[in-house]
Amino acid sequence: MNGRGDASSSLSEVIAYVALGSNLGDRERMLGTARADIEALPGTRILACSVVEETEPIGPVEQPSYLNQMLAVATTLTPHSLLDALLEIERRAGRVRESQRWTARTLDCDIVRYGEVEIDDDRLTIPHPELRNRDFWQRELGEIEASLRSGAEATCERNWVSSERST
Ligand code: A4P
Ligand code: MG
Repeated sequence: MNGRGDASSSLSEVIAYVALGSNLGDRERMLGTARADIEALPGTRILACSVVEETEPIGPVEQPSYLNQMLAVATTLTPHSLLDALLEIERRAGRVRESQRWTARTLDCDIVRYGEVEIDDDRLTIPHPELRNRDFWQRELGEIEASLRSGAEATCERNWVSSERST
């Protein structure tokens, strides 16, 4: 771990849950690159990964189906620094930000939880308000919490399942 000792990080590690989503381009590769980029962030390591699920798109416009995956990470980055880092990873994945929410994207990285912290400011809402509405996030969260409890190692590469379990 490489803590930085500045305002972007704190001394202690927090477990955060990050949801990945992709429905444009080579979706599997997008998730793989995102995992590698997250693992390379300062003071951050991946502890567990859910399976990759194929889900029906939720949103106002017709768009391709998503691949979704949830990660548990241990990080010393503050919530806002983690958000900045994830936005940069999205940008590098070719994400074009539309004015309308919930449209197709190469990569989306959302912070679902950050320890027990609650935030609601102009940049960040944690826990993510959609957690209660998305069955697939709740399933993935339950899966990686169980995996953390069992002490299993992160096996992100082998976790692909093609699924139409939907939302
Ligand atoms: N922001 C606030 N809270 C958070 C948070 N906890 N994590 C702000 C990440 N970002 C957060 O995001 C807009 C702004 O939200 C960010 O700049 C940050 O300051 P965005 O990525 O530009 O917009 P968005 O993703 O379209 O909107 P939003 O509200 O983040 O939506 P979601 O929840 O990300 O939904 N269907 C399926 N099947 N699977 C999906 O993964 N995802 C979405 C996007 C829609 N439909 C989907 C899926
Ligand atoms: Mg988002």
